[in-house]
Amino acid sequence: MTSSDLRDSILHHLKYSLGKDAAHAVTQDWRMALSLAVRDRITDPWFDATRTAYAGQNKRVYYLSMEFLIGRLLQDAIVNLGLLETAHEAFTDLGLPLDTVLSNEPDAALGNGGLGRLAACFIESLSSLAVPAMGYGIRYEHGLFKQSFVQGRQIEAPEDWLQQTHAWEFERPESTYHIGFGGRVVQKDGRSVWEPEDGLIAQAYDTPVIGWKGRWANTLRLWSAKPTQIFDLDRFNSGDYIAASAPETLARTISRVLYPDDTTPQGKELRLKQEFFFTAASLRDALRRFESEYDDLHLLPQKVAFQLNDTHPAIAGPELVRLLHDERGLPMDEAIATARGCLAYTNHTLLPEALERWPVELMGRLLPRHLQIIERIDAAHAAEKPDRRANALEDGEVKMGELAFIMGHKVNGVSALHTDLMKQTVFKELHRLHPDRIINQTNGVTPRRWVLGANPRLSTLITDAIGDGWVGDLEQLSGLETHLDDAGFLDRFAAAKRGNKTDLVDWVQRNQGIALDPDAMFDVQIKRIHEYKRQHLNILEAIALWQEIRDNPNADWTPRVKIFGGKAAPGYVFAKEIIHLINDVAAVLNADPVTSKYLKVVFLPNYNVTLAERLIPASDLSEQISTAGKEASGTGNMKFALNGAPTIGTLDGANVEIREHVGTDNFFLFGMTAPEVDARRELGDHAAQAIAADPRLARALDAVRDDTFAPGDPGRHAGIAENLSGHDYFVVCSDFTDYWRAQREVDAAYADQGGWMRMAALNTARSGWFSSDRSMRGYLADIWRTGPALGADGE
Ligand code: 26V
Repeated sequence: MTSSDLRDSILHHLKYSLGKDAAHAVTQDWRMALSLAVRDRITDPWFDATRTAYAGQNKRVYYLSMEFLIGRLLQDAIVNLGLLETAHEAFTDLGLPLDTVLSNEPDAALGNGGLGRLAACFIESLSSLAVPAMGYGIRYEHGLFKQSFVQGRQIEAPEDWLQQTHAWEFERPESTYHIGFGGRVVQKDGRSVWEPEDGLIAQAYDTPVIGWKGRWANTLRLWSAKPTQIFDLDRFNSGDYIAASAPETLARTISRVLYPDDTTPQGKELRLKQEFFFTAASLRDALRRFESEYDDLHLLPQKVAFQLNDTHPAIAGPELVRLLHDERGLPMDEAIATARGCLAYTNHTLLPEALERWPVELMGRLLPRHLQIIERIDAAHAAEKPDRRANALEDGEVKMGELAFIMGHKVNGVSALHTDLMKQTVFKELHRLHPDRIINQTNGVTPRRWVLGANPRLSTLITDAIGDGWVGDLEQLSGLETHLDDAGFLDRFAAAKRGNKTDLVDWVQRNQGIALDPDAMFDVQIKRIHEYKRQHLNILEAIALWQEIRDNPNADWTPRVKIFGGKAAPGYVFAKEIIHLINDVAAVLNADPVTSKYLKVVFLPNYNVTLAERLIPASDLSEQISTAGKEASGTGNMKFALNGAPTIGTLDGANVEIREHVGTDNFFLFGMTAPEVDARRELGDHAAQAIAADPRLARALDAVRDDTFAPGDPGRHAGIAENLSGHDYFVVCSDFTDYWRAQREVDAAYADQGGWMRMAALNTARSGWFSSDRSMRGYLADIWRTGPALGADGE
């Protein structure tokens, strides 16, 4: 496709699809016209992929996820189709910068964080690998809330991505399923039949996901809830207009909004309804497709794989058993075994408060038949493994992790350390009973979005050095190592980083009115705000450094900008206090005439995928400082390493594997290991001991406690100070001293720019293993037992 072909297609859509004259088109019109022109190029590979999968009778992978944090899609599609240059030229002709058009697209925030973004990377990789697959999720009307700061405090506002027309989805009014809730179970001809009392309609919306080089496209199918009945005509006619539309409002509530708390499932009825809603619709859709091709249900595990992204779709176990046994007549034991053959479960957190449990009362009221089946599943499991009891039902609750474990043929962790800890902690008993079930699949990220799309300067440099094969085969980045002794290469690497940093400096100046020095080290921590991720450790170090610079302003300080981004769950009070503290510290430090040339703190509001794409390529240092044992994997850590930002981090999650790959000299390690953390906590007064041993820490905590950062409002940050000097569950104080030491090593390393650039480039060269293509190959080999439908040559 030439740029004039693309331009013609854009103008065609502008006129005939959007009804706009070029003379009057606004940016949104151009964005829509370009999206439709690009979508046209996806449609054929998409249809071809479907036909190929049917013709080859390939096994299909269904990725069930409550969240798909897809972000913007236009640039990604253009990049994967190899049309970036063409699109630039087309818009040069049209007299509008392509970037203006691309940044008009809303960021689809249909997820909270790591788990949702991982699902999005995996779907893209499955398309790039030409694996017949489908993502199933919920078409939330409102994604994750928008964050702003008022006097340093987080304020939430509803997100409204569908306000602007959505270019990518195809509505499927014919793909609908009736989803029931409540009611009772009756016996008919010796069979249990669920007779739900309420119901609603799940309607499909399809978004094609195009893979690298446009060879293959899979579908992301998101379900939207619709009422079975638009409105109650009798009530309307009798004048009760609000009651007349009650059924519609109630039904639509199910897909109205993404739950924004990824730490503590609150046992909310609506949440369980959302889970059942999308899981039941997805299973029935997949079964319908299977039954259009095969008539023997025993073939199901050979032809269908369902991957449960955490326990959110774990009701798939009992629901599939119900579909196979109650509705299709397979004997119960066979139904359970067949379901297990199809199902596998990925665990994403070990934090006890984040593990889903539902009161039996609620489960029985909403899903009475499923509760009975869960009892049968437990009984069958106990019969099979009579020596010990490890049940889904316990103390009046349904434990979704246990249910997913028992109903999955494989259970995986998301990093080597996390998988080991799963075996030792939450699933200890079940692991003893099923020693082959738990396996590891370390996370990965898609290089198309996170390097090629987000970092064109670095990408051009890499391609100039080693050719363009790395995009589809990221381990080829190792070929960069031979270029590291070439001073010219490292200079170009430094220039790419510097260009990204100046772009960010301009953006921060325009959007926040803060001036940053592009020669300062950009030290970045971006992720959800959680105590275990320890943003408060980072800000404590900033406070201590500020105090030290003030003591000694003429020393040779390495200039730094500490950049934060991330949202706190609206109900997570302590996380919100951390945000407030960081903003208050930023205000004081940035206004300090003595220290601000060496140290600034910036908290960028409304962190999302788009902001990550802007920040990561411009970063020098990646902060991955969680309490060891708490971060299941992390995926941001991989994006930073790939983009040439060395890590300062603990031995937690995938940091461990990143350090092994990039080399211990190219990673700033600090802190206790997971077993050391547990032992330290046993001390009881560990925080007091750490504070007594480190005057720097004591002084920084004093500043948090008094009104240094809250002039006229002493006590504003006392909660954090009390927590840290008392209970300090996440052992911030006990890791502080070693964190400080590692940060000073970072300072010294950064001061030697030649050495630093070499270390940064080594991080890029040695991070190829962290591609989500590699993750997906692992799942294909060890869990789904299938592979690509096309050979490397596209046949
Ligand atoms: C839990 C809940 C609880 C109910 C309300 C909504 C909600 C939404 C999400 C979650 C799951 C949180 C778990 C999670 O996101 N884990 C992250 O998964 C990443 C991908 O594997 C991993 O890199 C991160 O380390 C891990 O924290």
